[in-house]
Formats: sequence, C-alpha cells, structure tokens
Amino acid sequence: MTQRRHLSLPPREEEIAGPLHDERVAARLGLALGIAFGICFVTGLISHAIQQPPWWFTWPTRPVNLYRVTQGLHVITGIASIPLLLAKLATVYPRLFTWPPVRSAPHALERASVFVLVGAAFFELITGLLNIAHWYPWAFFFPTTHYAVAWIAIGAILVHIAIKLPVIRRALGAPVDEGERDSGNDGTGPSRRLLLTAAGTGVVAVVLATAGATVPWLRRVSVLAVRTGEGPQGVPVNKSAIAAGVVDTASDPDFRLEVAGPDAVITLSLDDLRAMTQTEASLPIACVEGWSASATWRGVRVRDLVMQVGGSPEQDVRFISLQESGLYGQSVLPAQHARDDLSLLALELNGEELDLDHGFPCRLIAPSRPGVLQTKWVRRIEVIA
Ligand SMILES: Nc1nc2c(c(=O)[nH]1)N[C@H]1C(S)=C(S)[C@@H](COP(=O)(O)O)O[C@H]1N2
Ligand SMILES: [Mo]
Repeated sequence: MTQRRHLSLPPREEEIAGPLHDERVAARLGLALGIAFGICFVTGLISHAIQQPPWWFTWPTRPVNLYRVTQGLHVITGIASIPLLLAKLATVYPRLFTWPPVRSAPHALERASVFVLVGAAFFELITGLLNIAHWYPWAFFFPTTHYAVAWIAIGAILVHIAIKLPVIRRALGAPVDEGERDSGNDGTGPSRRLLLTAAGTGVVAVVLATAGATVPWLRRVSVLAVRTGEGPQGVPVNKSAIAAGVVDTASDPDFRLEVAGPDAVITLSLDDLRAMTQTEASLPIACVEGWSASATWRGVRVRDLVMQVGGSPEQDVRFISLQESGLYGQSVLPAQHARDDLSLLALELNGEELDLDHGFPCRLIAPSRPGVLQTKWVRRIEVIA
C-alpha cells in the first residue's frame, strides 16, 4: 500500500509537497509567465499610445508591418499566458488557502499582492479574449478598463517578484531534476520536468491554434483563429456597411468627398478622385484584436489632398466617416503619417474597386497603424490647424 498524503483543509504550509508544488517548477513557470506578461504589457502600452497619443509620443511609419507585429505579439503572448497562468496556479493554489491566513506584515503584503495579481491577470486575459470574440458582456468601455487593470497587474507582478526574489534565485539556480525524490515524489507521480513540458506543450498548442490570425503560414493549423483570410476581396471585415448603417449614403451616386484646409474647402466626386494621380501600396490591415492581413491598395495620396487645400506636411489630418453611430467614425492621422508616400485615400483593394464593406467609395489606409484608425467610408477630410 502506498501512503497517500491528505491535505488538511485549510492546508498547512508544511503539508504542501510534491513536484507540482515544488518551487523549481513554480519559479520556472513564473519566469515564462513574467516574460509573456512583460511583452504583452509593453505591446499593449504601445497600442494604447498610438490610439491616444501623449504629446511626446510618435510612432514610426516603417516598417509598414510594425504595428501588425507588435499587436500580433500582444495577442499571442496574452493567449500563451493562459496555460501558463493555469499551470502556475496549479502549483501554488494550496498556498493561497494556508492557515493561519496571516503570519506577519510581509506575509500579509505577499498574500494581498498575490490575490490582486491573480484577479488582475484573469481579468486581463478574459476581457482580452472576449474582445477578440467581439463579445462584450459588460458595461464598461473595454480599452480603458483593460488598460487600467494592466497597470494593476504589472504592479502586483513587480511586488510579487520583489518579495519572492530570494526564492526565485534559489529555485532557478537549482537544476530541475536534482533531488526529485526529496521533494515528495515517490517515483510514481509525474516529475517536475514532465510538468514543465506539459505546460510548454499547452502554450505551443494554444499559440498554434490561434496565431494564424496574423501569421499567414499558420492559417491552416489555427483552427481557433478569428477572421483569417475570409471576407470580400480576400480581406476580413470587422464592421460591415450594413452594421455601420452606411449602405445608402455610401452607394449614393451623388457622393461627394469634402476636403477642408486652411485655404479652401473643396468637394470631390468619385470621378474627380479617380482622375487624380493614383498610387499603389502593399499595406496590412492590422486589427487591435490581433488579426491582420496584407493587401494591395490603390488610391490618392493623403498628402496630395492636404496640399490641394493649402495644408502643410506638418499638420495632422482628421478623417470623418459617413458612419454616424459608434466610436470609430473618426480618426486622426498624425502629420508624420499624413505626409508619408504610402498613406492613401484608397479607392481600390486587390485590383478591384473597394467593396462596400471595405469602405467604398473611399477609405484611409496608412502604414504601421492600428486597423481601428483606418477609417472606412470617408466623407470628410480636415487638415487640423
Ligand atoms: N467607419 C468605420 N471605419 C472602420 C471601422 C468602423 O467600425 N467604422 N472599423 C475599423 C477596424 S476596427 C478595422 S480592424 C478596420 C478593418 O477594415 P476592413 O473591414 O476593411 O478589413 O476598419 C476600421 N475602419
Ligand atoms: Mo479593428
């Protein structure tokens, strides 16, 4: 008969043993989680700054795929964090309920920080996932809350690392396999190495299942990826013309684009726009939700329109959509992007006139920008003073 150990409830610290609860496993999972969260945090800050730029922030226009890469990383590292966080919790959860609940002031701080950390981490991962799924079962505005809680999560992680530093150093310094039997493994259960391999396999599985949303050669294996390649003209659609309520205004033959600048306000028909110099650019749509797709666009340079109304290359430019409802009916293109050769008011996508769902009659497409700022169904362009 093998002796089975039973934890008393709530468990006492000294009862928590076995390879799963070994600090060498916990620290290695923690390291991987820290790296994933770190990348996710930094890329999230970048995305936030591009969308709500503080005065000191500029974002380069090259490489054209830059935002595609940072935001792809944001979502991939977030998804990779899910199995890591679950594995990490499996290693430490008995400690979350040990008795006595508080042994000293530092111990109280440690426990409080762990609860904040777990709560904030779960909140970020769950809201992020639901946002990808376009499911908003909450009343708050996703970007603001997701951003605020990210700071709480990263703060709690830093406190946790600071408190645990001696343990982390000791645990990471000790070889994984060493003294396996002493850690409570009687040889019948999984080893520490096996547990780490299982967590790693979980990470690879969830990444492969989803990363095809942004990595084209993973499309076929990414069974859980959203919006990969389907959609009119080979590009996914996030908001259709019907959903945006623009079908009639966008397909009106009397459509006129207004361009307003310091010297003039001009109106241009679609034929006027077609008669201007056309430029072709290969640029991605890179949605904040992590999916992205490259496409060939053709249309009028934003710079040319700005110059026609007396604007300068130092001025930001606002794009206003026919769409009257919702939050994405407007965007501001910073001067650095507005004067770029590849920033277009696109009339064509992949060799055809823009599909109504992709923004017909005309839409903004600029390099290295979040999809949400690539305004569709543009009706007015304003050079901002
Ligand atoms: N007017 C308007 N433009 C918009 C949106 C919108 O909802 N309304 N969605 C944006 C988002 S979130 C993305 S990712 C891109 C997607 O462009 P596509 O539908 O042509 O692929 O359009 C952007 N332009
Ligand atoms: Mo998007």
